[in-house]
Amino acid sequence: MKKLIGLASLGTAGAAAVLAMSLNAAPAAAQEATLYKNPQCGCCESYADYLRENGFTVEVKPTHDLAQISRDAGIPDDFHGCHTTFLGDYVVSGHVPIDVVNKLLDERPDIAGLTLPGMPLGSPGMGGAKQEPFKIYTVEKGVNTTVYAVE
Ligand SMILES: [Cu+2]
Repeated sequence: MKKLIGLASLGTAGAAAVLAMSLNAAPAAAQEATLYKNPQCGCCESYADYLRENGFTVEVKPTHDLAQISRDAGIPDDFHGCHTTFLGDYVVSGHVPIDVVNKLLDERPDIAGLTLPGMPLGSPGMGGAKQEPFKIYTVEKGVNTTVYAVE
């Protein structure tokens, strides 16, 4: 109710502007990504390009603190991907295929994010031939990971 009163007090033009802004804001927020990687990592750059090809705006931040950043995001040490990306409210670690990223952003589960540990051959940005199905795990602070998707 408060929201409605607030909009009304802005007048019609103001309310229309607020509405237009909020319509634009939702997709834009979901499309922006920040990817942390070790300075030498090349496959991480390829994954950044993969996200860009799929409509994301990606800022790549080289860092020597990747393990700590991943840990702080709630990813257990054995489950770290080779880079860690923040998208909206979520963390996505490693070479997670885009349809799984989009599933996360669509379903908006109450978790911290997802991780595809290591650097599986054939995953987006890695190249090579896929050796086995990719297991993408949930990230939840203080909770054990579970399989979110198998690709
Ligand atoms: Cu990689």
